[in-house]
Amino acid sequence: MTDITKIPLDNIKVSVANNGLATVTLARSEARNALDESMIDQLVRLFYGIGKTKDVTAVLMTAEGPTFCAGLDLKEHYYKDRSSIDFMQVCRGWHEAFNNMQFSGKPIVAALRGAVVGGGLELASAAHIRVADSTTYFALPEGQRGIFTGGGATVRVADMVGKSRMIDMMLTGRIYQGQEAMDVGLCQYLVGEGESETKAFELANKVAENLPLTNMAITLGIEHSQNMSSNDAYFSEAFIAGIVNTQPDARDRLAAFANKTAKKTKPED
Ligand code: 1HE
Repeated sequence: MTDITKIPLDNIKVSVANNGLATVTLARSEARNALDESMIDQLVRLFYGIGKTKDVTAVLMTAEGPTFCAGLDLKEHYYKDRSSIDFMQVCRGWHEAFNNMQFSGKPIVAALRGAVVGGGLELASAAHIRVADSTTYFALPEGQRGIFTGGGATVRVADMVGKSRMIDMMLTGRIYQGQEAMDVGLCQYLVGEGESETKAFELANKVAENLPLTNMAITLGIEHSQNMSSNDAYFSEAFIAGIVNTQPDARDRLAAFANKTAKKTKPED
C-alpha cells in the first residue's frame, strides 16, 4: 500500500488524519503558489498514490498565503523559453496531474481564497467541491498574457460555466467573484473572508464518512455518464448501482433506516 506521506514533496505538503482525510497544501506562497514543472510532477505522483491507498478517504486541498494559485509559473515559462513540443509535454503533465485528482475515486474539497486564476482555476476545477470566500476571484488571464490554457480548462472550466462564458473570460479577462461566481457555477459554497478552509474541512470530513465505493461511484460515475448517450448512461448507472447498492458495507446503513435509527433527510437534520 502506498504511504503518501513518504512521497518526496517540495512546495506541497500532505498530512493524513485518523479518519482518512488527507490535507494537501500548496506551499509556495512567495510565488502565490504558481505551479512549476516540479510541482506538477509531484501532483501527478501524489494523487496517483492517493487513489491507490486505502488510508485516504477524502481530500482537503488548500494553500498557504493570501492566494490559492496564480496558475502557470510564468517566470519559469519565460526563462525556459520552451519550444512548442516542450510545452505540449508540459501540458501532458498538467492533464495527468489533474486527471489523477478528478479520477482518483477520492472526493476533493478545495478551500479557495484570493486569486484562482489561469492554471489555478484549472487546478480548482479538478476538485469535486469548491468553497470560495469573499476574497476569492476567478479569471483566465491567458488571453491577456498572449498564451492559452493548457491544464484542461477547455474541458473542465467550459463544463462549469459554459463555452460562451469561458470565451468571454479569456477574450476580455473578465473576473468573477462573490455571488456571481456562485451563480455561474465556479464554486458551490461562498463564505466570509478567511472561512473557506473551515467550511471545506467540515465538508471534507462529512464526505469522508461515506462508504469509499459510494464516493468512487459519485466522483467517477457522474462524470463518465456525461460523455455517453442517454441509453448508455442508463445502462452504466444501473451497472454502477448494481454494484454499489448491494455492497455489504451498506447493509448497516440500510438497517439503520429500516429500524428507524438513521437520520431522516430533512432540512433540520
Ligand atoms: C508569480 C506568478 C506566476 C505571482 N508565475 N511567479 N496567471 C496569471 O496571469 C497571474 C499572475 N499573477 C498575478 O497577477 C499576481 O501575482 C496575483 C494577482 C496572483 C497576486 O498579486 P500580489 O500583489 O498578491 O502578489 P505579487 O507581488 O504580484 O506576486 C508575489 C510574487 O509571486 C512575485 O514574485 P517576486 O519575486 O517579485 O516577489 C510574483 O512575480 C510571483 N508570482 N504569480 C510566477 N503566475 C498550463 S497553462 C496555464 C496558463 C496559466 O496559468 S497563465 C498564468 C495565469
